[in-house]
Amino acid sequence: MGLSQIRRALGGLIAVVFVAGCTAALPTGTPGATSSRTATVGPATTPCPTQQAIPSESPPTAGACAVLPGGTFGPLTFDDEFNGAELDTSRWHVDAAQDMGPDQPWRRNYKNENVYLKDGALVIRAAKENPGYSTAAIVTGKKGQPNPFEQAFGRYETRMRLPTQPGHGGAFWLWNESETNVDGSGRDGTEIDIFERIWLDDTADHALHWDGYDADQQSAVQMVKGMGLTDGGWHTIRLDWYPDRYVFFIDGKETWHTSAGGVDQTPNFVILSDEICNWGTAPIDQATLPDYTYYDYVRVWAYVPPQQ
Ligand SMILES: [Ca+2]
Repeated sequence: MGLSQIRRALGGLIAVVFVAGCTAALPTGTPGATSSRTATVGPATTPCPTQQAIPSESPPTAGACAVLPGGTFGPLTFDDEFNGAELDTSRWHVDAAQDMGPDQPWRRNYKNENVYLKDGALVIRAAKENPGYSTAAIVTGKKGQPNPFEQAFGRYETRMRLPTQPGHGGAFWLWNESETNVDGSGRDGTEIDIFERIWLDDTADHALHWDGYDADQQSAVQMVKGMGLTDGGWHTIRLDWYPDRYVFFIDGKETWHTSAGGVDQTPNFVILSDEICNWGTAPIDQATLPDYTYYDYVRVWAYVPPQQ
């Protein structure tokens, strides 16, 4: 599908809903990689161009313009290692969501029983229903619910193992209701898709969406290839969100930097989900299910402005 269709499909992601609950088999492999809990960004070396709506088909240039001005990250403001027996529902909100229907690019049908912890990781299962299919999502906040975690700017990191079957994929993203404010800018709210992978080849995307999901919607999308995502192993996904730019990383290599939309200035919730869609490698009715997305941890650090 073309990028415009992808953007429309991604736009459907929004009507946020959340989920949780239960049991299934985790493939072999032990999550638990560690990473630094604080990080420092050095002084400017190379000014980087702003990138708007870039449908790049080329592999990213790892490391280019990775060092920019603008402060540090730390301390840790949110950390779930998923090492317990059950998901901590005092920190994550889960919902059984709507079914968007088989004619929609995103066929969202979240069910609580598709979320559980096993072997130190969060598991989100894609399951066959009778009829249809289901997946799940969890979020650190939702209007009207207690103990939300939301933050503007900062470093956001997870470590994922990716599905092996077509028609669905894992996503690590940030959002809140202000995304739908239509004013020609993403500064008052942007859906920040840190990482999505619907394909089975070595392809993923980063995406930004703002000004709602109808005619006024604007988006910027970076397709990423050649990062070794088909190896069946764990991959570290990271966003460094500064007040004036977003910088995306896969396994420590910069895959995109952009100021598209003007850069969101509002706090967002963190969402982990597995999404069913019909524009990836193949539709989900060609998948052998159940299939799984795994999240080893989620860590968030505060943004600290530079000293004056
Ligand atoms: Ca706006």
